[in-house]
Amino acid sequence: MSVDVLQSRGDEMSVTVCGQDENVERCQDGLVKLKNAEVEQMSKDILYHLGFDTNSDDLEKLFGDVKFVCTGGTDFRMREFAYYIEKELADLLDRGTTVIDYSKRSHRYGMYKVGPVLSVSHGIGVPSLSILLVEIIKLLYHAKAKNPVIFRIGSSGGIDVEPGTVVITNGAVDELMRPFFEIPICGKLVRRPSEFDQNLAIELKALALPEDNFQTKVGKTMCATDFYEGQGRRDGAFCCFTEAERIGYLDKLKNHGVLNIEMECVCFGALTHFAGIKSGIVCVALLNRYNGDQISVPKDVLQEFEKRPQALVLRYIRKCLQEKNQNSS
Ligand code: R2B
Ligand code: URA
Repeated sequence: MSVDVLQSRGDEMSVTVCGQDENVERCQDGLVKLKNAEVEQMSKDILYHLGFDTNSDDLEKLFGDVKFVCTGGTDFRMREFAYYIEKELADLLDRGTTVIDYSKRSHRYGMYKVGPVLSVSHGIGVPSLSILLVEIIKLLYHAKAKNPVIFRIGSSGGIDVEPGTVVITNGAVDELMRPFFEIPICGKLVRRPSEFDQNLAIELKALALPEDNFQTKVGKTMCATDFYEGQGRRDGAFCCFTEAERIGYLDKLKNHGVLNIEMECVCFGALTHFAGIKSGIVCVALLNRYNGDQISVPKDVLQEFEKRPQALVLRYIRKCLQEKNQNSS
């Protein structure tokens, strides 16, 4: 793989870029490829945080049929999502398909399988998400899953959008508005472009219904490493900026096409893109950040808001399963 040195930062830090389009190959046969030959040589691969390994578990038998990996912050929500799929897609799933709970094995992440859908929690923020994604990508590889799509279904803070608006991400930026995921690896900063499948974003938007009692928008999402000051909040334990600076920052994001702020998108777009796996993010905005920092929506409203991205992704899965059934009949 070619890794080119982009620029020097200060005196000691160089930045390498890896994961650009030329490094990304989508497999003709739809199988997930790893960008790491080491794993192929290993006699046993332990997916430590998921609680599986390639010697004790027949991953192909357990997960070979996975087509949709749906991830979201909390175990509770992803458990609910699995049961929602079981109920709402019963007409399309094989007779007798029920939710299988794999959460006890992992201890860390909630994990539920219902037919071709894997519903997994990723916790808060990039470190928790990246561990989950790396092991999910390896799981899909070992399982020989074909053409999987990975979603993040979550919550966010809106930028000049009505609370309850659903935002489909078509691009991710970090707090400095940079469209890549940057991490130090072996003492060097490595950048991986964060990219989203534009057709998937369009397809998802087309599934918004006129009768939905909320808006669905497509735009950029900003990824923060912090919920409070990092997202321009003045209600944390610390605050080193003024209200005018808070609004100035929101204006800057808005002018850049950013519709919402959450804490995982840059990493999500970078790792799925590098792995050659189609992916999308659908988040509900819990508040309009121009109106404040505190999330003060009542619990029942919050719960209804959180179902909105789930409903959109469910429609997408329904459409894919219907198309598959039509093609095979
Ligand atoms: C949205 O909400 C969480 C923080 O409350 C975080 O995981 C995110 O991206
Ligand atoms: N999640 C975030 O990261 N920010 C918000 O404002 C709301 C949810």
